[in-house]
Amino acid sequence: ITALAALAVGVSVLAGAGSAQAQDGKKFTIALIPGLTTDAFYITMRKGAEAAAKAVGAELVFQGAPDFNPVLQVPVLDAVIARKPDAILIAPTDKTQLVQPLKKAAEAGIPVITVDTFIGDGVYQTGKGDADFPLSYIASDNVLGGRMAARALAKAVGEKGKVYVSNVKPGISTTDQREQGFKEEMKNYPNITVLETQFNDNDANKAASQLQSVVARNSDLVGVFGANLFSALGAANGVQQAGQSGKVKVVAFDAPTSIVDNIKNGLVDIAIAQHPAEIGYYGVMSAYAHLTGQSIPTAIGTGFTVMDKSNIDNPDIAKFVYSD
Ligand code: T6T
Repeated sequence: ITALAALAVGVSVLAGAGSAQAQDGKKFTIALIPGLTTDAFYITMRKGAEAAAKAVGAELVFQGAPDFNPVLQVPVLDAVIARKPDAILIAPTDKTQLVQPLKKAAEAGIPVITVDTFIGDGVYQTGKGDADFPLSYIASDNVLGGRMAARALAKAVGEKGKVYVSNVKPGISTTDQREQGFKEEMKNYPNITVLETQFNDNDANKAASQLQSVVARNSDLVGVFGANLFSALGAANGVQQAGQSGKVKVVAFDAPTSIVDNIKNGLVDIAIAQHPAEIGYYGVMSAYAHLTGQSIPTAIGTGFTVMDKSNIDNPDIAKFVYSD
């Protein structure tokens, strides 16, 4: 019995020494609310968040809606607020519609950090407007990403011809900014015409049929920019279904395995991979830093990896392919 007791004490001492949180007995619970649960981008973000949570001895709660839709996300947020986590990380699905619901979290004393997408203008802690209350915004530079997509597409089409943006819907900070950056950059290519944006509601099938309709109206279409995972996947499928492979170039934002397959088979020219695991990791680390009395940056910019046929087999590049 004595030996067993000693063993038990030894185990608890070891566990106590293992992490900072255990020393003062507080295990932080950090909630991560994605734009939607069934998206390789957010699945990969969750992995990075889990890694950080493990490192600091926090518990990560991952709770989200099945579609990218504020009407579905707000009840999830309300349920998370009711659980009183120590901090909330969220990818708000609309710049304005999530402001009031998130304010409820802040008013309940729960620190809010937005990951991937932002509310308001994404500039926080400035005293300006009613959406500056989140502590930090951790994400890709989406305007820059849109510019990178434009340059890649311009090159792929020989700097001339008609192209368009396949996008989700207006009001989402990330995809709005990608389109903005893309259009700004395309002004440097006077022989490229950017046609009207097609909005697909994050439905790849809709994006595919829109591609076919655009080709039907513009037989001289030469390129498309898919501004997120489902837009890009749908656009690529549409190019194939319309028998336009090789003729209509595709630049994809995001890098799930399906897009990588399309790079290998030549349907997609370039994919701009975000670093969602990095977003999740720094999201949790920022929350933890705040909860333990450290100050945190009001914005953290994460990286991109540009993938094409020439580098996709390189392990340093392939490690940024999203987890399904
Ligand atoms: O592109 C990502 C994300 O950055 C965007 O906010 C929404 O769509 C994705 O999740 C990809 O589906």
